[in-house]
Amino acid sequence: MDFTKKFSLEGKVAWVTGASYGIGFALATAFAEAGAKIAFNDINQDLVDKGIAAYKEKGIEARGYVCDVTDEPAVKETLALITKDIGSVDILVNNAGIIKRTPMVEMSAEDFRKVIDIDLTAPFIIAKAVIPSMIEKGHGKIINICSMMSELGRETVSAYAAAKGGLKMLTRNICSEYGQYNIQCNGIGPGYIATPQTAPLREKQADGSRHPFDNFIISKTPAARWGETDDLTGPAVFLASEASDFVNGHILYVDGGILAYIGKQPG
Ligand code: NAP
Ligand code: GCO
Repeated sequence: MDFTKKFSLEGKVAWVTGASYGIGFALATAFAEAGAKIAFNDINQDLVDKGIAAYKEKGIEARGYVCDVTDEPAVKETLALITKDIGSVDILVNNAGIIKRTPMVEMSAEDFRKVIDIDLTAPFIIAKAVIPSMIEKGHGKIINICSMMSELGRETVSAYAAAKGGLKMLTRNICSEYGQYNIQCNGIGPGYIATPQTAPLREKQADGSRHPFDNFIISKTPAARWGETDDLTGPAVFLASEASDFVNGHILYVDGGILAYIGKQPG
């Protein structure tokens, strides 16, 4: 038996949100290389156009749509367009997300709500939109992009940690409620990955030295390095493929060992 078939996404339709660049782009690219047809959305036409061009450079004919993931009517319209253009969605990756780094007592309720809206409510809205057609087809894969902050807190990221902790439990609840329809809903919890979202934490200091947070993450990661988006692609293809058909409600941490490690001892 050709065991690699278990990891094939041949003939599948994948929708990756917020995937013009960053983690979403890397996952969608890997899905395409595994045989999937790709749909992605981003917040404006300029980003979508840049994304389409970037996929084309990799030989991938991705379909791009302008859609704010918090806008339920726009999400439903985008899903209808994807279904018409390339077929009903077999694999959904809720990747779009933001972070606001502000001490909690200084954070406005408006900013808190914005992070919750994009990082938690939007995955709910999009999963709710795609599940009925997955039930009809008798299968589906939903992958929610969680975080170290689904398990840990740190200064200034209260809204993000609340959202990603909630996303872990939303993942488990979708598994609980829809696993009977052969829908697997799992999460990927990336460690600290070098993308635009974490660029401020890696900025070189005026004297050319590493950012203190950069040194901190290196000391907290057994792999002693930041993750690259490519580190996430194998786990994502696994969770998107039939190889994971009996894996459900699981958050797969791809973190170089951070969650297992107390941190490098001094001296
Ligand atoms: P990123 O570089 O900031 O990319 C996020 C993408 O989501 C961007 O294209 C962004 O568009 C889009 N987006 C934001 N709000 C949106 C909305 N309302 N509607 C549609 N698209 C929207 O982030 P990343 O580092 O690739 O992270 C991707 C996901 O992984 C996020 O959920 C993040 O929380 C999670 N994550 C990241 C790390 C890490 O270390 N990088 C680790 C763990 C988890 P704009 O360009 O307009 O913002
Ligand atoms: C931060 C970082 C993290 C990463 C990621 C870690 O400010 O601590 O942005 O939150 O984005 O979520 O898993």
